[in-house]
Amino acid sequence: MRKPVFRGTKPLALTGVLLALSTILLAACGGSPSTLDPAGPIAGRESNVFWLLLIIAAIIFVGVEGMLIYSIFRFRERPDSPPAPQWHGNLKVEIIWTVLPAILLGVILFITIQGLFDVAKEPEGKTVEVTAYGHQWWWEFYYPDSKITTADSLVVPPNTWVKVKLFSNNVIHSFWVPQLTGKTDVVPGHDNVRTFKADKPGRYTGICAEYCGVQHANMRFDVVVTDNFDKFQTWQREQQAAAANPSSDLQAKGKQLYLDQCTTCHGIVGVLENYTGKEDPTVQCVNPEKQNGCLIGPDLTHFGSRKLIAGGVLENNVDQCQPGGDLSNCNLAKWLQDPQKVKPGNDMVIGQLSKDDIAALVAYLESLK
Ligand code: HEC
Ligand SMILES: [Cu+2]
Repeated sequence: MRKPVFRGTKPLALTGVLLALSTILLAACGGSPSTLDPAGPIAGRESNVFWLLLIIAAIIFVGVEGMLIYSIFRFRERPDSPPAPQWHGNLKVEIIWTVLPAILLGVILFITIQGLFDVAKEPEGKTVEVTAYGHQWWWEFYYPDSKITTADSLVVPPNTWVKVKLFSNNVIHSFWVPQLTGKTDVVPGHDNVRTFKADKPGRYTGICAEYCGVQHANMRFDVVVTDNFDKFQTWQREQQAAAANPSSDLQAKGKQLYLDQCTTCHGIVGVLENYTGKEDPTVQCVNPEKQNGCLIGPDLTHFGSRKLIAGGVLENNVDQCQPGGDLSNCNLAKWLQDPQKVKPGNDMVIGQLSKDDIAALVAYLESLK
């Protein structure tokens, strides 16, 4: 008796399960930053490699599966068919299926290596240098030319090469901006460099792509591409300035609270004594005993101008944080209320702040544009 290829209703059930799974998978694609939507030459080069390989793979897949399906139907056993010819070993076929894949893999290797060299090229012309410092679990950005320290937002000009020196003194992180550049490991003691260029202004999501501890998934950052180079320079000048002075009693109270409770971990230029924010972390932060100017938390000098809080675990929604207003939807207030609840395991361990103290700190920190 002939055995059926499938038995019972299994194929139907299997198809159903596969369909359901693929729906879940595809649903995850909506809205996330995609490598298939490149916004600069490096990411563009990388996605070209992807498409080329996909097309080659698709042609092979359709060819092989087509022949398979054709054979299954064309040469299937029929009630009156004679026994199939019995033979084994065919030199011609074996040579073909050894040589063809070898050539194909050679082509794929060539395309890949060419892509690798292209994305590693030294940039030409004007270049902005930045050091990206991977902390557990947030990114600090230091601009050696203008001596600025900031966090969460990597601000760069459009159509300009950006050379990012990747630094860590803790664990291995990975710097990844899907729409601008592929992943590059951030290894302690081994300073990798990643270059990229953004074609147009905008805000692009950056991600840490190496598991670096419990809050690894909340180690995001923004790449903010300014409208033009002048705007970038204006931004640099603003960031070089010391923190704004309090302009209300509430803000002044917030400043005092900062001085009393937050200075062990956070620097504010012009407020914290001996803190300039100008120190190069790759020099300052390599020796754990000499952490002069190498603070454990983000620089807050211009916190109010940033869009993210603590590695993007929250948005800095300034409009909900107006002084004197209702702070129940203010994310900064949520953070200060209980940072361990918002981002369990992070290094900001503080005592409980009162509602009034939080209101004062929110008023002060959001005023630091
Ligand atoms: C023991 C060290 C420590 C103390 C004390 C501390 N913080 Fe933090 N703070 C951190 C760390 C570390 C982060 C980043 C956490 C992360 O993203 O994983 C942080 C993040 C923040 C952020 C978000 C900054 C950004 O750019 O993402 C704000 C705002 C902040 N702290 C305010 C305060 C205030 C106000 C105080 C004082 C009441 C304070 N912190 C006390 C360590 C500290
Ligand atoms: Cu990380």
